[in-house]
Amino acid sequence: MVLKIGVIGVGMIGQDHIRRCIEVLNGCEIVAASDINLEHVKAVLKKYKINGKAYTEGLDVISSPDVDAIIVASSGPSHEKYVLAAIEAGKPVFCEKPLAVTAEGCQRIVEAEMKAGKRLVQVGFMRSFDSCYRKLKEMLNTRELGEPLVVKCVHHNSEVGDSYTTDMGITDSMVHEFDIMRWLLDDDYETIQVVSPRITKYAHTGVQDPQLVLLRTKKGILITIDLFVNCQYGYDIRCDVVCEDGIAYMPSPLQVQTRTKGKFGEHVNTDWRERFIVAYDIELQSFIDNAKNNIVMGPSAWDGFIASKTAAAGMKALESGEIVSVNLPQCPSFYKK
Ligand code: ISE
Repeated sequence: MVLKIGVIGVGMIGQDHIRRCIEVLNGCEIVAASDINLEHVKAVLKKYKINGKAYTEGLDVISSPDVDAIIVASSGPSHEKYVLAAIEAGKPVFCEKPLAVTAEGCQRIVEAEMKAGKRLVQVGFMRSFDSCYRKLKEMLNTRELGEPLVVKCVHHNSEVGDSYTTDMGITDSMVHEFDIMRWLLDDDYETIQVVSPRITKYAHTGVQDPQLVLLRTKKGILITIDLFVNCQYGYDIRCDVVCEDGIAYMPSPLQVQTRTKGKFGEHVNTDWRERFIVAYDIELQSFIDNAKNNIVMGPSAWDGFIASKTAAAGMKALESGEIVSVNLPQCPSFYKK
């Protein structure tokens, strides 16, 4: 069976998923797409030689009888409406982050999915599909290094545009760490604190960059996130885990090393799409393979909700400079893995 996919939103990430479905992945076909600009959807469909339907309203993609499963890649504020409609229609939906722009919106999705009685939502948190994070988790799970005590995360972007705000450091960038650390450590958060160091000369006016976040987990593990989104030198994601009997360093993707003219060198990625390209392929292939068997796995609506609750507490911590309780609810058995 070939999974017939409808894509809502054909901006940068929507187009990237279309390219992936057409050129890289197996077992799927794009049959419909939407965008507020109809001419733009038509142009994208033409570019990829797709003989699918073009709509201006994402709800038409969802209700189309030709469509088996949905990819939501429209702007963040529209996600909740589309995910709820896909649940209502009983169609599997892969939704780019954020699941919804507020924790309350994410909660409404969680409630709708539980009411539907089966998982239909996969959130586009791609890091748990990345081989470097997977190797790190395998190592920690052996307990060869004992229990984890401290995790030091680095999240550096080369540069960001002038639409990037201080809040986005938490809601758009660090939200990946909020998700992946729960997956890596099988733990949840107690408190969050945001500390603001001296600002780089490369930050746009009014933007706090770098930012340092401290999370304390329920098991007492302390996580630091060093976020620096105008670091200039490249896109750099790192994760060191200090354990009772040693330290685990997350491996970096394989790169050719060079020695020339008295210098040692290695390529540093400059873009997050390049760094996580394989992880994006694997997450979407897994959505497709599962949806064909009428199941949905991977990062859940609950994970999207918890990331959003953590980000909301992070925003409070940013404003107040205080240590803020994250106050996470109990995970319903529906979402227990
Ligand atoms: C961007 O939206 C992403 O999702 C990237 O993975 C992240 O590293 C970047 O900081 C965000 O702006």
